[in-house]
Amino acid sequence: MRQAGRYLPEYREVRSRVTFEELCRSPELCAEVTLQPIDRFGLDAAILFSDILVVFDAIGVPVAFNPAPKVASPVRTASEVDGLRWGRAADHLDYVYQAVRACKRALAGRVPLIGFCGAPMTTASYMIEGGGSREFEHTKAMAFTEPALFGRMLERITTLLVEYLAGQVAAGADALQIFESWGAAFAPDDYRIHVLPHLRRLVDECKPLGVPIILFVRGNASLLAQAAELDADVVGVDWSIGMADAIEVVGPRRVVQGNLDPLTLLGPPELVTAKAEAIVAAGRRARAHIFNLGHGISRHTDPAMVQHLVDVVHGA
Ligand code: 1CP
Repeated sequence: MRQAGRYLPEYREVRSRVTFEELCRSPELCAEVTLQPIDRFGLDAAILFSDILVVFDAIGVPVAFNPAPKVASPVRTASEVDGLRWGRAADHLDYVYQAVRACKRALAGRVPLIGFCGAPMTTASYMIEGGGSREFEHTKAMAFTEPALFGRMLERITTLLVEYLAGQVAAGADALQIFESWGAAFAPDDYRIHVLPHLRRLVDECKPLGVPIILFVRGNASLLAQAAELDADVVGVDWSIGMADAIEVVGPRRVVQGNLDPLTLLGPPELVTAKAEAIVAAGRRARAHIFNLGHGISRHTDPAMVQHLVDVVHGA
């Protein structure tokens, strides 16, 4: 959940010298910022420094980060979809695989490394909308008016993502996390029809890679239930549902990950302690629980509060 991110002064120092794009394309710098939160806080796993949108590079869709992502030429019509560079696209992402290797070398076995990608719809939405969105109207218009085209686009993205995650595992990633950050854009029935089949294929085709798969879905309880139908090893839970309720939804035989509201870290330490301990207590009802934030960390977070949180969780 943005372990490196803009709240760390040592990350901002690196970013003052290079752009975000340069950082993502420099394996040694990726390794440096991937390890920053590990060195500072003693976290139990590292997540590769990259972004879910670097895959656009592979298919020839330029994206700028300022820092919010912007796609100047959105992809919405059949000719725009079919005109992208789909064949062996994941081969163009060698710089990410190099970054995975550099991270593994630098970690030297200290903690596992999590590779990641966006889920098919979350990834596609940035291409279709031209950047982030509130309403996802172009994405939904495409799904509702041209379901075959929308399906073809998600199918091709899914194929790319499978190859991409396989490349990360071949380079040394110990686990994979799939981010469905914007699933709640769709009503539950529409999600099941237009989106879930692709996410299912992504999970199923990544299972043979032999590493644990964490599926993070942000949205609502209905989406969480759909995510739990899939064969991911871990269901990531966002902060909008209580952990006890989330475990009711996904069942006690599931491993869960989550789910402190990241903005809790802007409150006093006693509040962070109480909230974290409550989540750890609730998580004991699951088969296993990986403590994490329930979404990305805010840039206004005091690193000392993150250290406090890590200490509370380790002591619980
Ligand atoms: O340096 C900067 O100013 C850029 C800020 C930034 C960072 C630190 C962006 C742009 N991406 C990242 C890194 C990142 N993104 C990681 C690396 C690991 C880490 O630092 O912990 C990961 C795992 C992501 C994943 C990501 N990117 C998601 C999925 C998770 C989530 O937050 O829901 C999404 C949706 C993105 C798109 C994206 N990239 C950057 C921003 C600001 C955004 C979000 C834009 C939006 O809200 O639509």
